[in-house]
Amino acid sequence: MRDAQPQVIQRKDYRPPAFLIERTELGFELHEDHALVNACLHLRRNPEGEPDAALELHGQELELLSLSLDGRELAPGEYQLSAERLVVEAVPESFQLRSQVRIRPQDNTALDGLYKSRAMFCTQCEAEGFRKITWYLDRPDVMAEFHVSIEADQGRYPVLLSNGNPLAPEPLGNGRHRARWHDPFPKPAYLFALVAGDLRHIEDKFRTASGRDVTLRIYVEEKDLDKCDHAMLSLQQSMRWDEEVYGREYDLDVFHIVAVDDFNMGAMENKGLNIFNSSCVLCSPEITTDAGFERVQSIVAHEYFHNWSGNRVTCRDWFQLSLKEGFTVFRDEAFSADMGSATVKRVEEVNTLRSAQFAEDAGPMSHPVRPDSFVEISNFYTATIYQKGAEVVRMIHTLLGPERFRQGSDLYFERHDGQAVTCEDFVLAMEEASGMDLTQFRRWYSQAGTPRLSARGEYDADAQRYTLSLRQSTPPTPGQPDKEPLMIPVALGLLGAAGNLPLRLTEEAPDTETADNTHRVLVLAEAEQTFCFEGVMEAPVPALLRGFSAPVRIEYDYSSADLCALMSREEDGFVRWDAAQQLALRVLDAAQEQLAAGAPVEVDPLYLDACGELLADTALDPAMVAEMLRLPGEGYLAELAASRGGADVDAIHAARNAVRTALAQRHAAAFQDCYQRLASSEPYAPDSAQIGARSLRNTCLDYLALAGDEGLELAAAQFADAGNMSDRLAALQALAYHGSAAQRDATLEWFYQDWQHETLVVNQWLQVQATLPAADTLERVQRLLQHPAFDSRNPNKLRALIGAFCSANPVNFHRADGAGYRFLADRIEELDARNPQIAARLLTPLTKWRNYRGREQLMRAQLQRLAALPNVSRDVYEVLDKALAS
Ligand code: B3K
Ligand code: ZN
Repeated sequence: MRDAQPQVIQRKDYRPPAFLIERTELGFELHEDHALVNACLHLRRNPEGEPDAALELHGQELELLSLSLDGRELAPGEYQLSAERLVVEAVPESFQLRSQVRIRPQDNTALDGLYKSRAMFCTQCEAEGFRKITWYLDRPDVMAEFHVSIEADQGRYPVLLSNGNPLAPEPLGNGRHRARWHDPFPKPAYLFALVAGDLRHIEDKFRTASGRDVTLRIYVEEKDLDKCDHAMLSLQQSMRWDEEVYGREYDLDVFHIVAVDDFNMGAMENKGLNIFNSSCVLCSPEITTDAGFERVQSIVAHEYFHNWSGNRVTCRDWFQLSLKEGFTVFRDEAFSADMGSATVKRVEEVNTLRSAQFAEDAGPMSHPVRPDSFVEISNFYTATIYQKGAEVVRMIHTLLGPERFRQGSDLYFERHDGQAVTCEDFVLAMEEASGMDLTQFRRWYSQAGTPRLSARGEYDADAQRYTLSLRQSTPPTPGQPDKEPLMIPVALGLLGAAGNLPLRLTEEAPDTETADNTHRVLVLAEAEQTFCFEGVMEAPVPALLRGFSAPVRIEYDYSSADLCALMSREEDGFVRWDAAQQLALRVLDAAQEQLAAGAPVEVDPLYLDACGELLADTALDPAMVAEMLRLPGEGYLAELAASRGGADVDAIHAARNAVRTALAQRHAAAFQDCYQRLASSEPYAPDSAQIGARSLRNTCLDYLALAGDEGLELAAAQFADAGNMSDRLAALQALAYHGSAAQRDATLEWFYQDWQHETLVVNQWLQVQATLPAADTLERVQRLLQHPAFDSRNPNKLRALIGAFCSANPVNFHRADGAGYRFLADRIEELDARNPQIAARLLTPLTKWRNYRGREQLMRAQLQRLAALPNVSRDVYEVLDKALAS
C-alpha cells in the first residue's frame, strides 16, 4: 500500500539531503519464506543540507523488527513509521542507526528490490527498489561505502554475490554458509546488488592498461554454460575500447555478470556485479539470431561503460537520468560502430529514433531529455532519455569535434569522480574544455518535441552560387506551448553530376583549404538562416543531415530523380538510405491513394528500377542493400499519417503489402540471383560480413516467399536445412507470414517441437505468432496465454506475446471491433497488481488514441475503464492520467 494519492515530484524542488551515509553495513539472512535484513548505517548531518531537519528514511513493504540508535533500542514513540517513511526527529550530528526488517522476496512479483527468479535470489534496485530491502536514504546523491554479508543454505545457494571485491567466505555449520563483500567505491543504493543461487560460471581475465589483472566471470544456470562466450568476448572488447577511446580503466579486482530469467528490462549496471536479463547475455548460433548477437554485444558494452558514466560519476537526482543513460548510449553506439558496420548501425539507430522516440515526442508522454516532473520515475526510462539523450551528446561531439570532445569528457570524469552531478555539469565540462559557448545548445535538454527543419535551395547559374535557406520550428508539447530556436548542427554535402562538389561559404576566402572540402557542418541557431556557397559549378542536389547530424524531421522538396541520384551516388550512407526511405514513402502514399480510389496499385517505375539497381550492384555492402530495400514500418507510417489528420491502419497495411508485392514480382529473378549468390558454407560467425550477407539473403527470401510458391519452397528448404537461428527464424517468418494456413501451422508446430526446451527460442516463437497478419491472430494470442510455454509472471514472455501483438501488429491490435483494445486493457488490469512497471510499459499503444482515425472512442473507452479501477499503481496511474488529458 502506498502512503497517499500519487504525488508529482518536481525538479525545481530538489534539496540536498539533510544526512549523508558514510558506511552501509548490510547483513542478509536468506530463508525459503522470508529474508531478514540487518542494516547498520553510519550517518552524519550534511553541512549542505537543511539544518535541524529530522532523519527521514524511505521504505516500502518492510516489516520493522527492531531499530536502535548508537546501540540504544528506540521505543515506538521515538520514531514515526508510515507505509513509506520512517522518521526519527531527534538525532545527533553523527550516529549509527541499526535496523532489522523482514521482507518476503518469494512474494515479490514486481521484480524490483530483492526477489526470486526461479531458484535464485536477485535484486533490481534502480531507480527506487532499494527501499524495498531496508530503511534507507534511497536517493542517488547519497553515496556510501558498502560492506555486505549474505547467509544462506549452502546446498541451494552455493554462490553468494554482491558488489565490489570478495572477502573470505565462512561455512556456518547446519548446512548454511556466509559470504562477505566490500565495495570500496562509494555508491548510491540504486547500484547495490545481491545474487544467491546454484550457479555455474565461465571465467577469463583482463589486464588493464596499467597492468592490473581483473577476473571476469559470467554466472548462469548449468544448462547455459555453453552460451556465454560471446558475452565474455564482448566484455573484453568493451574494457579495451573504453581504455583506448575514453582513457577509462576498470577499478575492482573482479567483474561479474549474472544471467536472470525474470527481469523487467535488459540489464543493470550494479557496481562490479551486472545483472542481465538472460535474453541479453546468452548466445549461441543454434538459438540466437544475428540481431541477438549484436544486442548482447551492445548491452554488455552499455552496462560496462556505466562503470564510469553512471557509477564513478552518477546522477544527483532522477531528473538527470539522461546524464548517465544518454551518454552511455552514445558510448555504446560508438563502440558498436567500431566493432561492425558504422553506417548500418547508424541507420538502425535512426530507425529506432524515428519510430519510437519521435512518436513519444508527439504523444501524451512527451518530455524533455531532462524532465521537469514525474509521478513514477520508472516511467521515464524512455526513448527520449536514452535515444534522444544520446543524440544530444552526439551533437556536442559533432560541434566540438572528437579531440575537444575527449578533452571535455576527461575533464568531466576527473572533476566529478565520486560525485553525483547534473546534466549541467556535463555541459559545463564540455564548454570549459573546448571554449565553445553552449548556452543556446542547452535548450536541447529542456525543450521537448521533435524539431522540424525545412530546407530550400536556390541555384544561381550565372553567379555560380547556391543558397540554402534553413528554417526550424518545434511543435508545442504538453506543458510547453512555445518553443525557442535550438542550436542544430546540419552536416551536409552538395551532390553534382560527377560526385560531391567542393564547398566554400561566401564569407570564406577562395583559397580556404579543409581536409575534406566536400563536407560541412553548418550551425543553425536562428529560427531562419541562409547559407551561401560560392563557386558551385552546377545545380546540386543537397545531401542534408549527413549521418543524421541532429534528431529532427527534415523537409526538402526533392524530385524523385533527386532522390534516385542521392540513393545511388551520395557519399554518406545515411543520406543514401534516407533517400530510399523518402522515395518509398512517396510510393506508399500513391499506393494508398490508388487503393482508396479503387484503382490498381501502380508503383513508380523509378522506384522499382532503383531497387533493381541496388540488387544488381555486387559492390555495395549487402547489409545496406537490405536496409534500403526495407520499406518503412507500419508503426512509423501510422505515426507520420497521424500528423496529417489521422492514420488508417488497414489502408497503410494494404498499401505496404501492395508495394512489397509489386517489388517482389518485378524483381523475382534478381531476388533469386541474389539469394543464390549469397549462399554460404562457411561456419557461422557473428561478424559484420556474414551478418550483412545473411541480412540481404533473408530479405530476398522474404520477397520471394511473398511472390509465390517458388519462394515458399525455398523458405521450406531453408527452414529444414538452416545451420543457425538467423536463417531458421527468417524461414519460419517467411512461411508463417506468406504461406498457406496449413503450411504456417505445420511449420510453427515443427519449430516448437524442436525448440520447446529453449525458453529464449520459445519467446521468438511466441513473437512470430503475435505478429501474424492473419485476421484471427488475436484469438491465437488469447489461446497462447493458456499454452504451457507462456508464463504471465515472466516479462520476456509478456513482451513477446502481448507487447509484440499490441505494438508490432497494427492491423490486428486496431481491429475495428475494438477487441484488441479490450484484450490489452484486460491484461493491464490483471498485471498491474503484480508488476506495475511492465503494466505501465505495455499500456503505451493505447495512449496513442488520438492517432487512429475512427478508433479514438474505442481506445479512449479502455483507458477510462482502467482509470476507474480502484488501486491502480502509481506507474499505470501516471500513464493513464497523461493519456486521458491529451
Ligand atoms: N540502468 C538500467 C535501467 C534501470 C531501469 C529501472 N527501471 C539499465 C541501463 O540503462 O543500463
Ligand atoms: Zn544504461
